[in-house]
Amino acid sequence: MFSLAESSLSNPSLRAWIRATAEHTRPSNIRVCDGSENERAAIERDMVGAGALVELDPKLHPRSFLHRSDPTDVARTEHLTFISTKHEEDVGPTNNWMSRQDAEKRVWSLFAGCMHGRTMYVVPYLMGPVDSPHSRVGVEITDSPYVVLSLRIMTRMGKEALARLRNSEGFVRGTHSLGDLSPERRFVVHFPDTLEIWSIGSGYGGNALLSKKCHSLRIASVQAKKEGWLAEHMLILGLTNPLGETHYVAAAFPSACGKTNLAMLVPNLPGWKVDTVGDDICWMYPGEDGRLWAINPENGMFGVAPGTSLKTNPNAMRSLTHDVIFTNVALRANRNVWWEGMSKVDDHEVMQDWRGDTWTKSDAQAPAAHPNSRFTVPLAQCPSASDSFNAGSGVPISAIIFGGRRAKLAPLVYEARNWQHGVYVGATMVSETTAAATGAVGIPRNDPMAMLPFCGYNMGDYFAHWLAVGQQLRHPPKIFHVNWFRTGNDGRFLWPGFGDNVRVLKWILERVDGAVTAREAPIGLLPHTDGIDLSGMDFPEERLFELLAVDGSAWMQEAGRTLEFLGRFGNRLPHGLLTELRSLLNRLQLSLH
Ligand code: OXD
Ligand code: MN
Repeated sequence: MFSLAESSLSNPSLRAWIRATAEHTRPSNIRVCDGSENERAAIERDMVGAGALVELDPKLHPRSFLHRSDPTDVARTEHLTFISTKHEEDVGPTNNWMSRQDAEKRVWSLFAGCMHGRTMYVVPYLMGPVDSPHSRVGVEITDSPYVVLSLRIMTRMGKEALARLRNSEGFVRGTHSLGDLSPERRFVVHFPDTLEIWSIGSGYGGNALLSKKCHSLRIASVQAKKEGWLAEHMLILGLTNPLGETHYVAAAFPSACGKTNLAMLVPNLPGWKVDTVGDDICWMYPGEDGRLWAINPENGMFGVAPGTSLKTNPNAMRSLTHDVIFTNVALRANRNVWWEGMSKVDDHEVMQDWRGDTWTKSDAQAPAAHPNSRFTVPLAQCPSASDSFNAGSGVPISAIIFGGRRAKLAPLVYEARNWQHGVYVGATMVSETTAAATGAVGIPRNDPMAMLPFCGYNMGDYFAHWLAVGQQLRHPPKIFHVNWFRTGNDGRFLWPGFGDNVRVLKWILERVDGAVTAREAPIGLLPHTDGIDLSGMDFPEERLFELLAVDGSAWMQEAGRTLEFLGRFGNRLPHGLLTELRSLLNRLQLSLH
């Protein structure tokens, strides 16, 4: 076994933890990762040799690979995800709780000897820009080389993280093993009090790349609550208008609802430009100037592949030309990748589907790419990557957008009256479920701030924390809600979305600048019908009316659903949200008479 004495690790608590983990998991050897090119090439070579990666044609996609996961292991498993705290009420009604004692019995026991015959990789990583005071270090111990290669893209991994860590004990300790990949022995458990994560039985991104949902959201949200900042499931983009003025916007959408597309949108309005700061996670801090500032703690993107094309997201497609890991997409005979919605293919072209089985479109029973298939790629490869992506101070946020996937009810866009109302709008978000998590898709569920699966503590306290942060801000961002997914009576989307979403962002920034007025509606402030710039677009005005319509009685029913949902938080629910619900009901009642 590799001797730790030989390694460059000087941090005593890191060394002690590695030793204790190795004693329990019994790997054949230990490799401390430095993030170097040589290390990456060696791991890729081994994985290709073992059949765990398929190398793509290097002329089409240099240094890029396809990975196929176990067919039972293709999405996050929320029902197997737990938060472990001393008191159950601290995780609230929306999380699964497990006591430390139970976790040791049911989960830690599964780690005994689990790395037998495998290499144990020790992966130090930094979340956030190298010189940011807000960045945090984590170390993931894993027996999955796919996780190592992915973390190398998704985080600042290796030497930079160790340099930042020095001798500090304040790092997040993630222990991950593929175990036997059996869904019966699959668990992800978080210990916010001791900054630990244990994940076993899954190699899927959201369960296995512990830097992402586990550290940067579930653990970080608890740290943020204690320390007065926000760890959110949000993209960050910079939007520059034709006068050269830039505003930064953070936006929360549930998984697989187009965050990556919006983060790197190519505007369908002349003179406008989008810069991408982040596509999934956002840490926000009240600044000394009274504004809210944001960093993207990640270094890469783990984006949903199906539906991504040169038409829907040209910047994503251009990011994917080299140094990419594709997971569960289809493979063409020329060793290129394909997924539904990428391009037209011949009905009789023979490919391998995401499981590696022969597939042709003409006799397909199921999609060639898994609906939750992904690409993993450094953000720096994106043509729209922002210069501010590495800025230690982050970027000042002018607007926060909440959005759901709703076939009916929610209009294209509306503005909250103030911060408290905005927190209510975020807390009462509802969205139809997607393939990013296991379970039925298309079912409406409450997903406050798109954080339902990711908030590491009682969401009643989380809403109170949002209200408290707002009180510290002398210049809080304005808060909006958008819905790109509203459908007409024929079931078709009313709004084209993608590059045309800039038209909605334009209105949002005009509201931020105080350049346009808005129309009062019971649910908030809406654009006047000439408020959305439809220039250059063949879009009937009646359709915009339909998109902006507010159906008072349907909203009354929604308020009933909201009351039931918020009621679940009992006395942890801050009064401010009930006040907002009451005023909404009053306004709706008045509008219906
Ligand atoms: C993701 C998710 O992978 O939200 O980003 O599921
Ligand atoms: Mn996400």
